[in-house]
Amino acid sequence: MQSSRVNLVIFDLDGVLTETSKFHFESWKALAKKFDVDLDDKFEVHLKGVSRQASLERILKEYGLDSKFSEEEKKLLLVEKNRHYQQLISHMTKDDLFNGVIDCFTFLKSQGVRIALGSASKNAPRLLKTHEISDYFDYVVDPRGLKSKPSPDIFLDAMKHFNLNPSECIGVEDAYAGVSAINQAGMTSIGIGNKEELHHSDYCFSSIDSIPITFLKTLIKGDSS
Ligand code: B16
Ligand code: MG
Repeated sequence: MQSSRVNLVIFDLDGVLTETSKFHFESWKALAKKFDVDLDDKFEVHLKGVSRQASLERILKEYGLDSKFSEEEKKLLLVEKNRHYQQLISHMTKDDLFNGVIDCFTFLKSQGVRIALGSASKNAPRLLKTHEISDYFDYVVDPRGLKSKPSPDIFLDAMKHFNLNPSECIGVEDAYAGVSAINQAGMTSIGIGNKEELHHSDYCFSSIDSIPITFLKTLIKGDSS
């Protein structure tokens, strides 16, 4: 089968470009403590890539608290979680960018490949600025109004912006839900993290830094396989 040349790579942010995932979970843990829940570390995997509101719903459901809070109270909980999260990321700088990110972006640019951000996070534009990488992005998906991962909407939004087909796009994700979203969009998925956790990704690497440039080059050219 001949695959298309890749014209767009859509990156997730949290856990792919920088280590903000731990801050999301830390602020969920702190919030849960307020209603006497000790959020199990194993639950983090169910929150990665999932929107703020959907994450709260998952936590409340898991601990049998879904009927405990009114919609108004839930809104306040979301504000509180975000305030804490923003405090935790307020000291982040370009030094917090994962190794290999700039090299990877530079290589993609040299090949004429566009770069988009497909993050579920409303804090993403702020993090792009503090990490000094905004200029690398040809497009940043606005997740507001789009369905949360594992729905493919975020990835499809980027693809449609450039008027491309799924076979011309690659998605890069650290979350189970995120890889599912890329697969549902019909794009090639690169998982970043644990192969057992991200067993449904087309390719999996432990970090951006460990993706060989030769591998990327072959994938972009769309060689026959
Ligand atoms: P915010 P990603 C996701 O970002 C995080 O993985 C997830 O934990 C978080 O709940 C979600 O963003 C929403 O973030 O509260 O900042 O809008 O992994 O898709 O880059
Ligand atoms: Mg992520």
